[in-house]
Amino acid sequence: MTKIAMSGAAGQLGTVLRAALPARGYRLRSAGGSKLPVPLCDDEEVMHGDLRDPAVVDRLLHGVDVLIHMAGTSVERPLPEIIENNLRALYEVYEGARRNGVRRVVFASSNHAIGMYPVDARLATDCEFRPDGFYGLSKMWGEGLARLYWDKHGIESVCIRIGSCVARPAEPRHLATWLGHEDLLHLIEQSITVPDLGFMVVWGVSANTRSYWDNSGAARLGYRPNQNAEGYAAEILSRPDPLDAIARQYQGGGFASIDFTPPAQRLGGSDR
Ligand code: NAI
Ligand code: 15L
Repeated sequence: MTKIAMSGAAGQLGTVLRAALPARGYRLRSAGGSKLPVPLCDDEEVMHGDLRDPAVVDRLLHGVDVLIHMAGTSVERPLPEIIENNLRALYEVYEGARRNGVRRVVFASSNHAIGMYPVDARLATDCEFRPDGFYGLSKMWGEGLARLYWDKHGIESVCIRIGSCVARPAEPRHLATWLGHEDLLHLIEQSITVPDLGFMVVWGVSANTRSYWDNSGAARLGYRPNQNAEGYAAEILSRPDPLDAIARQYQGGGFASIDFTPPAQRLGGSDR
């Protein structure tokens, strides 16, 4: 039976996944950050600690086949915090994967690695990165690290550029970016089980009619999403859009308008 470890288990997505994976027959070791998670069933092993510490990483990864790496700073924060949790801790995780013979890492990347694309662009996974802040930049670095450890050390990675993973889409942007919980589970299960993936990048998005992203590459992963935010469109569009005028222009939404220099205030004052 495949032995799975999951970091960030006490976070939003970790909580959804922990509740489902053991029931689907996986042996799961779940790691919280600062607090020990309470096991959800007899088959779930729990632990906690800071992943910048190699000893914590070794406890997480000992005897593990696949790591689902959900831990990290998950929003825009000052650069030093992002460097610690999303660069330094991720480096320790991949080095730990080498030491412990972990064959695959499922890396929670983010749409914010490309968040400065305008909302009318439709993107494939080989598009250029256009991060919308230091958080998005850290995911770009994470995908690069994943690529390095496949090319140089043979550790497989699936980098999932997650859109907005919430139980129900709640705002107009989610009509494009929503990843429903059922689709999340299906995507993670495919990422665990499909053989010989090497290195790949997929969009973590449901089958949304208004999606910004072309996920045809995910066919190799056997990912067939069933959820579509469109069913919520009428209700969502009857309410005011919470995003400001800048956020509405970019795929990253509100992250794009954080610390944004308006074109008129830029050197030369041009709109590029
Ligand atoms: P979250 O913020 O709820 O959970 C992240 C967890 O990581 C926290 O519980 C925290 O304790 C842990 N953590 C942070 N730094 C750590 C460290 N140095 N050592 C050990 N644990 C540490 O995040 P959420 O929403 O569950 O997201 C999970 C992952 O998916 C994150 O990497 C996030 O960037 C990514 N993601 C999530 C999206 C979403 O819609 N929720 C969208 C795009 C990406
Ligand atoms: C993310 O990367 C964040 O972790 C999550 O909190 C949401 O903001 C999501 O992106 C999104 O873009 O909706």
